[in-house]
Amino acid sequence: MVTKEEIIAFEKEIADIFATGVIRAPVHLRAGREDALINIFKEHQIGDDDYVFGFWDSHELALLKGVPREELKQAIIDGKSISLCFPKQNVLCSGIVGSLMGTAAGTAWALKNQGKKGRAFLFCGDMSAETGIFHEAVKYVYNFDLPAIFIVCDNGVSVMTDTRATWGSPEPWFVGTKYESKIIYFKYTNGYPHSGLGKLIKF
Ligand SMILES: Cc1ncc(C[n+]2csc(CCOP(=O)(O)OP(=O)(O)O)c2C)c(N)n1
Repeated sequence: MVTKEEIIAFEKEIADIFATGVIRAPVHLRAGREDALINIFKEHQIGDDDYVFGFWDSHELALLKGVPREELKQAIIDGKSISLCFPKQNVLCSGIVGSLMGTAAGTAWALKNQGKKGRAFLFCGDMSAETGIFHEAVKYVYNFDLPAIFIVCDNGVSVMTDTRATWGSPEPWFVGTKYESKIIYFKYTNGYPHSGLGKLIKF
């Protein structure tokens, strides 16, 4: 499996490439959650049969799921950073908040009812976890005991908006509910801005 150092170096390399202006599309870099993600992949033994769903910030997920480094790098350079899809490795991502949560639940439904190996792992942010569709998807996989886990990576903000202040609650909605059995939750501080490098890049 890819190491923490390799993940950090990859994001740094993408940051440097992005700064040159050759990537004519958004790039969302992340730092500070490498240990948490590696632990989740290790503890749950996320492997070839499993599906990983992510959003605009999925470089680390693709690397951890086994997408070759150079293939991933080329996809990002080609402008696909916010919607990385690698069917061979079962990595499917979207730049749309709330999308793919139903897809993850449906994938888990199909895996279970077709008697196939594999599970669905969906990684999202703290604000995404407050959406109605997140609640519906988690409720569905909980009620039907589907092989899906939703991982909430909490950096405290939605772009620059304080998630907890927005919802008037010090904790995510699911804390203390039965749905926690289908959710993994951790906090981190992102070492990069939400998107890009925090400065204007000229093409
Ligand atoms: C439907 C939709 N609305 C708005 C956006 C713009 N947008 C992109 S990321 C994001 C913030 C989401 O916050 P969170 O889920 O906490 O993600 P993170 O901070 O981890 O990136 C927003 C509003 C979008 N991509 N899709």
